[in-house]
Amino acid sequence: MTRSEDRLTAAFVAVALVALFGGALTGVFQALEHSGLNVYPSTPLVKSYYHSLTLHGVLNVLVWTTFFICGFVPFLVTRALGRPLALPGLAWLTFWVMLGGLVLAAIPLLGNAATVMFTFYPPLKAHWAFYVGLTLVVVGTWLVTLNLALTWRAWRRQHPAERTPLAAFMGLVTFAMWTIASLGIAAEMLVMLIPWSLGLIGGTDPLLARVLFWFTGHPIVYFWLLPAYMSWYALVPRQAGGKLFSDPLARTSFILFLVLSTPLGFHHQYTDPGIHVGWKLVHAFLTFAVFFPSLLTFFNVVASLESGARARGGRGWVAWFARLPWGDPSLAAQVLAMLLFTFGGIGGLINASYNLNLVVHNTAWIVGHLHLTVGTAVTLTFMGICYWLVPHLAGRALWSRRLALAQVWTWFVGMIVFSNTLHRLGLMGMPRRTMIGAAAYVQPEWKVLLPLVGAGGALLFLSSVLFFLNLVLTLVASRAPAPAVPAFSEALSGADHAPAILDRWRPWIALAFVLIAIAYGPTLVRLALTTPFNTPGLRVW
Ligand code: HAS
Ligand code: CU
Repeated sequence: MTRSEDRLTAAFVAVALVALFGGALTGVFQALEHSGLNVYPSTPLVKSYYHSLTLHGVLNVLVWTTFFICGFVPFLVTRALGRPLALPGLAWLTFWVMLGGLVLAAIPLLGNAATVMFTFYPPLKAHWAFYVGLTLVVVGTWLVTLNLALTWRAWRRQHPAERTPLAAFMGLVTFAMWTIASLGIAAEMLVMLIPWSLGLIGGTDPLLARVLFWFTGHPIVYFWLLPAYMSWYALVPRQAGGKLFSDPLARTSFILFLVLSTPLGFHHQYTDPGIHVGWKLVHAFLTFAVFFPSLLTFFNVVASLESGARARGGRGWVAWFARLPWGDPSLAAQVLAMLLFTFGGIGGLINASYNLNLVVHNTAWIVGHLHLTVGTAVTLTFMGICYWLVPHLAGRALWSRRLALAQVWTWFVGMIVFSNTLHRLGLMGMPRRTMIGAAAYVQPEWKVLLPLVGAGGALLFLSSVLFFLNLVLTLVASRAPAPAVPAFSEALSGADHAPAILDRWRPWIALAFVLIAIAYGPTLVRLALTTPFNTPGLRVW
């Protein structure tokens, strides 16, 4: 790996970390608001609860994730293939396109001219620069896909008979899946939101926009999750002192994500009118289907961890778990992320159930769910990755392992308090995305729990401060050289056991398109043919 590639990764990760910092800061403001402390009158940059919430959502779930992934995945793919990116110039151009897009979107966002939440549902209407900027970020991710595909093709020419190395295979699947999935948001931006915000068309349509948004909005969660899975499969088993249980099973899981991630966005729209109930049910069943590759992952990763713990002297049915190398903050972060993700996954099943969804939709329950998934499974895993990646990129050892361990456990405990409380408040009917301190309908039983939202949020903020402190001190105060990057795991059952069909792209991508056409085709065609764009925009903030 050349230094230039490391610099590219460093550039993406640096932007990601700045975004995460902004997201963490606005996050604690919101948690404090729920527990009765309205900080907004004294935060000149953040105008209101809703301004804060939009910044928090966009910075954390859109910017932190996307930029980290665009730095981390090519880093792993090029190492796994043992060759540099096919087009290094394009890779840098990609970075600048994405950064330019981000800055363009950030101007109205910071200026309170795009307070539309990270879902930017119309008829809420943001400044055009917000939509154009985000679109440029998406275009950048397509360029990453292109570069990865060309790199793989060059590798394939030299290794015609070999199986694609696991980490490279997973990186390619992740970006292939995302590129298909992002067509929905691209259509929403280009056909609806951008011309509308520029005044080229007079109105919009909330339902069609939401359908296009969730076409991308559900699979985007797997775009965030799969890079974490890459680490859990390709690196964590060795970090735990063991071997990956099954490489073919890991590949199968990723292919299932490629095929199944997209055609199920209606599980975010069960309560939307204008979509036939039968299609909603189809999407519900497909959601249960995409649950399966995560179950495969659960089985495979636990078995791999167990192999590591047993190699370290672990015994018993469950007691081996304690024998994992818990002193390694990178490993500890990721195993704790997995533990909480188990509950996030179970909650996902409840959300996906057609009738149970009616109890939890638009309540604080969903906020609890998304903090266990993107806020922990993904974010805590990425933090764990940062504990070896940032030292490698900086050429200096992590400043303090003990501080890192304290950080990781603080996140774990803070998140248990925070997300458990939100789940419970959601079941009591407390709405999400609402400035609770200003609501006239706060119930006495919510009041008992609301301080815990603030306490959990404060712990999470403390944890992020410890995280950033450690990274900054690594950059400025650490003197020891960086240890080696974790090597890829060996597998108990290796790539040779995987059926060759798993290494082919066309059948799976074709199958993905067929399923999408079935699940979305009729509804999209009907809406496109019958929807007048006549809803005026609103600015409610
Ligand atoms: Fe979700 C809403 C359903 C996964 C993120 N989800 C959201 C929103 C976000 C989000 C951000 O069906 C809110 C969007 C908004 O603003 O409106 N979700 C699911 C289902 C899954 C799922 C079925 N979600 C995720 C992931 C996310 C994410 C992953 C981010 C990264 N979600 C929904 C639904 C809604 C929803 C509805 C709409 C609700 C509504 O009404 O608005 C599944 O993919 C989950 C599968 C996960 C598992 C867990 C496997 C566990 C593993 C760990 C292994 C553990 C180990 C530790 C090794 C099956 C792999 C050892 C452990 C031992 C116990 C020994
Ligand atoms: Cu979803």
